[in-house]
Amino acid sequence: MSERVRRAAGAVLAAALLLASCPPADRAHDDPAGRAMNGRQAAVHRVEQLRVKVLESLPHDSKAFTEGLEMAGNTLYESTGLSGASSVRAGPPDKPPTARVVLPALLFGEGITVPGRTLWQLTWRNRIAIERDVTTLAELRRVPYPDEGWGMCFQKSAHRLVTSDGSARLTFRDPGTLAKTGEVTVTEEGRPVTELNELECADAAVYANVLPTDRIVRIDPATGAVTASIDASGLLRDDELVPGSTLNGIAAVPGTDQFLITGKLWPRMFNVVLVSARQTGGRGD
Ligand SMILES: [Ca+2]
Repeated sequence: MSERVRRAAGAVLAAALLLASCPPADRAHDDPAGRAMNGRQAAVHRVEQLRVKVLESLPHDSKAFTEGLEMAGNTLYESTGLSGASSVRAGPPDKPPTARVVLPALLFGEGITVPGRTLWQLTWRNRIAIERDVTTLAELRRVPYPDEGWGMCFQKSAHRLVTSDGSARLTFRDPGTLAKTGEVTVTEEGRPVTELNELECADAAVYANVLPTDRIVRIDPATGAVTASIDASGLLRDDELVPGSTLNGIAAVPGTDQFLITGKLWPRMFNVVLVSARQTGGRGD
């Protein structure tokens, strides 16, 4: 084989590998218009590198094994996990909760979201989801949920729930029944991003904590492509970390560009904005 032929064959192979690494268009099942093809383009787009800039440090229950965090209006909702220690709480973000419900000991609480006048709470492997009164948090009904429950958020513009299950998959669901309506595989520069955990729907994007790291990714749910990687490391001091401490909780503050961020067994929660990773100086640095 001549050098020219060898190089040409290598170029063809590289192109084939690039195509093979791209998410198939049919992964975005809810996107029949063909926008999923953008995933092929997005897969090779530069991923924006961001970090968190702390505006304020807030108290957080250091015993809360945080699995869900979301704001609706001025109320912060939080779900905690572990069998025998699971709960859901609600109240002002800077004060102790004004409502709190403890789950039966066998249930392991997971992601929550407030799509309207009720709150959905997932369980990890109990195969049910619980609908609750948004004010009292009292249980209204249970529905079957055969998948592992991890994170959840409500994408208002598409009127659908987005859920994670620890894999690289985001599942879209009917907000009234939790029935599956579609799914997309999350990729970063063409590679799947697994262990997607707590979620947040904000504007047209979905943010996901990546277990067990201090990283949050911003996802285009139309294609699954990661559009930004957010470094949230270094928020706690070393003496505040305990075994099991893990970043897991992101809640957009309505009407602002701010987010509340906390984690499992974290003694603090942080009000942050996202800035370029290259930006230095300013409050909170
Ligand atoms: Ca959230």
